[in-house]
Amino acid sequence: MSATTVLIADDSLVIRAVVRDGLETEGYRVVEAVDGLDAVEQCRADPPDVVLLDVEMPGLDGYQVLTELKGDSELRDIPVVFLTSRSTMDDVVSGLRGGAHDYLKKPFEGAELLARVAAASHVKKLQDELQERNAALEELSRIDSLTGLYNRRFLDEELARRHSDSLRHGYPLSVVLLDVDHFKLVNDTYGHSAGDQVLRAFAGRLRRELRAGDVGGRWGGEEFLLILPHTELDGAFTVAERIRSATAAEPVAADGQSITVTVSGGCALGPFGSSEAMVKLADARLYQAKLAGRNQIAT
Ligand code: GH3
Ligand code: MG
Ligand code: MG
Ligand code: MG
Ligand code: MG
Repeated sequence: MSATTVLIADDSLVIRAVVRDGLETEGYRVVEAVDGLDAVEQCRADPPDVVLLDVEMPGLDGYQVLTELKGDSELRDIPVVFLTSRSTMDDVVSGLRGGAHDYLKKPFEGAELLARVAAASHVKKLQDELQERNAALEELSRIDSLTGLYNRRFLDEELARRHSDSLRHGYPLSVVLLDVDHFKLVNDTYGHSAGDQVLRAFAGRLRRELRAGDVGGRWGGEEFLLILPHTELDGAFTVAERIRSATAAEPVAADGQSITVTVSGGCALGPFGSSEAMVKLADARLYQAKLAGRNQIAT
């Protein structure tokens, strides 16, 4: 893990040097800003973990710097510790009300500075962990646990986004609905766990066949949806047909058995109507492919 970075923003060279000295001894990485504007710019360029902030500085003062940081969603969680000789109760209260994490009066004791920076840095670490956990949870909430592909929830949202984007920018958008043929028979013949492995293997194939920019996921059960932006119907057919023929050609090893499945597909070209209407058309064509004998793609 990299060192905790503390930005000291103070127009006094002496204060900056004293703070740097104390913090570096404790293993912090210290960067300096010579005034308020410099502090804001440095935070934007390379966000520190903690900001030590003087109040009286030329240009932007400390309160204004704090307002800037709190107004920036990327920077608002950085704990700010005021470091100032303005030490009336009003000063302290307005600093804290403005969103400062802490307030340290000049002249300060080195040991107290270190203790307060350590507390601020601890808060920042907890915040970072929380943020990482939230990001991981959000990622998980889009993923189908059996196949590792995007799930229905994400596909619904993503298709709605692509649908309106393709309407707005006037580019073609295709969707393909793929459905494993006679999958119930696979489960009945080889068992449910073998069926699961077949679905996983098919998901792996989808992942390999899709280009960057294409989105594929599990629509439900043994059905899979492809969202293909900037793709006409013949392009969608080509992708679907490649997946279909590879699936029919390569048996899957599952539970010590070699299982060959086929898939049928329906393609729809949009944008038109709604994203739901596009899937509905793809589903109607999928049904045609099933009726026509399965193991084929209908457009
Ligand atoms: P068709 O060719 O008309 O699509 O026939 P089918 O048997 O594939 O279609 P049907 O809708 O009758 O059956 C789908 C089967 O897929 C039934 C269901 O139990 C099975 N299935 C759905 N989700 C899963 C899963 O996660 N794992 C396994 N093993 N089977 C599943
Ligand atoms: Mg000053
Ligand atoms: Mg069915
Ligand atoms: Mg099926
Ligand atoms: Mg089905």
